[in-house]
Amino acid sequence: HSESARRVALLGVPIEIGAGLRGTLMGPAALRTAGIGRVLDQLGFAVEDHGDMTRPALDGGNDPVPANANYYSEVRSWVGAISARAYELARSGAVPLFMGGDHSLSMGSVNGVARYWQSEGKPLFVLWLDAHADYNTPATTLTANMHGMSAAFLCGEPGLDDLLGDEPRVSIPPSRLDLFGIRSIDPLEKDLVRQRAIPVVDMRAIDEFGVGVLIRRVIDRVRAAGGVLHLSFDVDVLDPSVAPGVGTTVPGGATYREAHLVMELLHDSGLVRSVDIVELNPFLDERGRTARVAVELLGSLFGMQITDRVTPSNAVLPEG
Ligand code: 5AB
Ligand code: MN
Ligand code: MN
Ligand code: MN
Repeated sequence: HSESARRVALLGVPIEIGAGLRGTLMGPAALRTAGIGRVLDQLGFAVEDHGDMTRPALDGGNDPVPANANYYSEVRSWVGAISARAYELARSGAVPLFMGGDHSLSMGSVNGVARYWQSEGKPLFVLWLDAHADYNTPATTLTANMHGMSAAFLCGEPGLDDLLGDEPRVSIPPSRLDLFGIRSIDPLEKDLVRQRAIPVVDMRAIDEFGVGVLIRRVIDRVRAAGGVLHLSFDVDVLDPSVAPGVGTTVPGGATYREAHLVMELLHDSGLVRSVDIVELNPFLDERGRTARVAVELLGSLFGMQITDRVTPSNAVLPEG
């Protein structure tokens, strides 16, 4: 690892209006309580906590707002600000870790880091770990919730054109997006994903071939292109029995070990330069379980080894 790769920049993005249920605004606090800073620190990283972004003021514009995009103006005020912060953090040389917040935040975080890597002349690939494709547009959505539109927006699909305000828009070619862990796509959304020929690894493929083979395929493609990788980790990719604290659970998700293996292989690749952790809803969680699992998985992403687990019954207690 280079010197700069040993620095991680935490940024809380407490946005919740992109989702249908309230509560993801508590995500950054829950991740801190579950020890995200401590875990990264113990792995030897210099951790800079940039705190939480504050809810930006609505810019009060009278521009027409697209139909079928709930809270468009509110999301718009966040996304431009997030993109600007993401660009600066990527430019600082640290690995930015965007702690959500609902998945609409990625429209800003990925755009900002993409803008930085474009200026460096490196192709940016995006790995979207999610139960959902998030490839809706206002023309295909059944819910109008904008957290289901982020991947489509990032690939340049039309319909939310003014979402970044003054921030330059940097689109990701659909061939550089990998949807992974998928098991719920809406009918018109599925048509669009097929038309754009987006690589999709669904849960059936994971059952059949295993996450190891399939994630290596993603990694090899990034490496062959001389690229870098952004990981957008939607906690609902995990099976609800492992991660109940999300608003959009779908049965049949990744197991505990499948998810850790993905993270371990991504760590070994050395290609991940920025990360979103999104959709954790502490209001729906059970005694912090989901927050703890999320932090543990981020630990594996940053180098925690499976062989370094403790056996609780053998833990040595201090005397007295
Ligand atoms: B998430 C759904 N496709 O568009 C929609 O959690 C769900 O960021 C989107 O992946 C889920 O509302 C968005 C039904
Ligand atoms: Mn999802
Ligand atoms: Mn998502
Ligand atoms: Mn969700």
